[in-house]
Parts: sequence; C-alpha cells; structure tokens
Amino acid sequence: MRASFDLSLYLVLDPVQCGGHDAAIAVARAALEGGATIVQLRAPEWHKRAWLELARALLPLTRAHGVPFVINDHVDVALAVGADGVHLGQRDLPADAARRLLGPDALIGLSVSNLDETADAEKLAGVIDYLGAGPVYATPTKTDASMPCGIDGLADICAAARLPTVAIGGIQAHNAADVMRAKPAGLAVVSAICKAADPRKAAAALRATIVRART
Ligand code: TZP
Repeated sequence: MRASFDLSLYLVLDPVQCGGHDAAIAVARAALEGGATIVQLRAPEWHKRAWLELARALLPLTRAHGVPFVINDHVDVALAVGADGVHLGQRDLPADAARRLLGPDALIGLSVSNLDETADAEKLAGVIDYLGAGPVYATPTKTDASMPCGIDGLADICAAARLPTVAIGGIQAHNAADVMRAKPAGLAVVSAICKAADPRKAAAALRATIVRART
C-alpha cells in the first residue's frame, strides 16, 4: 500500500546550489521546518557515491518530519538507502521498470512538459503516483529543459491529468501565486529554497502562498 503524500511544497534539493553536502543538510532541515511536504535529492553534477552519502544523511531528517524522500532518476540509490521512491524524467528508466525494481509501496513521479507526454503518463496510472509538470518558466537551474509551458500550458496539463501534478521550473516567491492559478497540486522549487538567504523563511513564505491560493 503506497503511503499518502502531499505535493504542496516540493523541495528539489540541489546540493551544489546549497553549497555542498553539509549545507544541503542544513537547507533540507530548514525547509522541512518551514513547511516542505516532500523532498527530492537531485544532484546532476555529483557522482553516485556522494548522492548515497547525502541521501543517507537526509533520510532520517525527512522521516522525523513524516515527509517522503525521493531520489531523482537513480533507482539504485533509492534502493540502497531505502528512500521512499524516485522521480523520473522522460529519458530515465521507464516507470514500469522502476516499479518492478522498487515494489508496490514506492512513490514514483514522472516529469511531463506537454499534453502528449501527459496523455502517455496517464496511461501509466497505477504505475506512477504523480506528475511533475514544467518547466513553467525558463530557469537557469535546468538549461536542457524542454520549452517552458507557461501558466496556460500548465493549466492545460493540470486539467488533462487525473494524477496529482506538481508544477516546476522558475517558480519563485514573486510568481508562486500566479502558478497556483493553474491549479497544480503543489509547487516544486530548487533555487527558491536552495539559494535563499533564509531557506526556512523562503519555504514558509511559499507554503503560506500555496495555502492562500487554495482558499
Ligand atoms: N525540471 C524542470 S525545471 C527544473 C527541473 C528539475 C529546475 C527547476 O529549478 P528552479 O531553480 O526551481 O527554477
């Protein structure tokens, strides 16, 4: 049985943006205190052993806050540390293969950037648990991302998807309320928290915006 999960404020933790291993742990702790509801480790520049060490340190933190901890792309790292699941891109291991490896309880997310990918992803309902839609805006965090879908594109994806959908890409405090108008289940951010002077405050402000947008 897959545990319930809350996509409201989805921290995608990039340890390079945070300033390294120790700083990433501090950012994750602060973001969880500020209201992050799920944490993903994503370290595209890092070798796998460094992922493993950081993931091992993050898991008890997320457990203490009762939020899921997922690994970007690397199913083997997720298995090795006992993470709650993985987030997959369109060119990563196919979701059904990841599900076979991780088992029925794992949380599996899949990135989509347009309606065709959303329709294909919907056929995987039962295999995947949620969608990550974007980039909403162009972002220096992921220069090889697909074309930004914008608020209207995001709204179309959210309307087409039955799976819960978290928006990602260029989301910052100043545009978070606009993005929520497209009715995603939540907002996923990297730099808005990892590069914030005060990650706890940044997370709390985003969480408050998300709650306000729903009322
Ligand atoms: N996938 C689509 S955009 C993106 C990812 C991982 C990066 C988002 O980073 P930021 O700093 O929140 O714009």
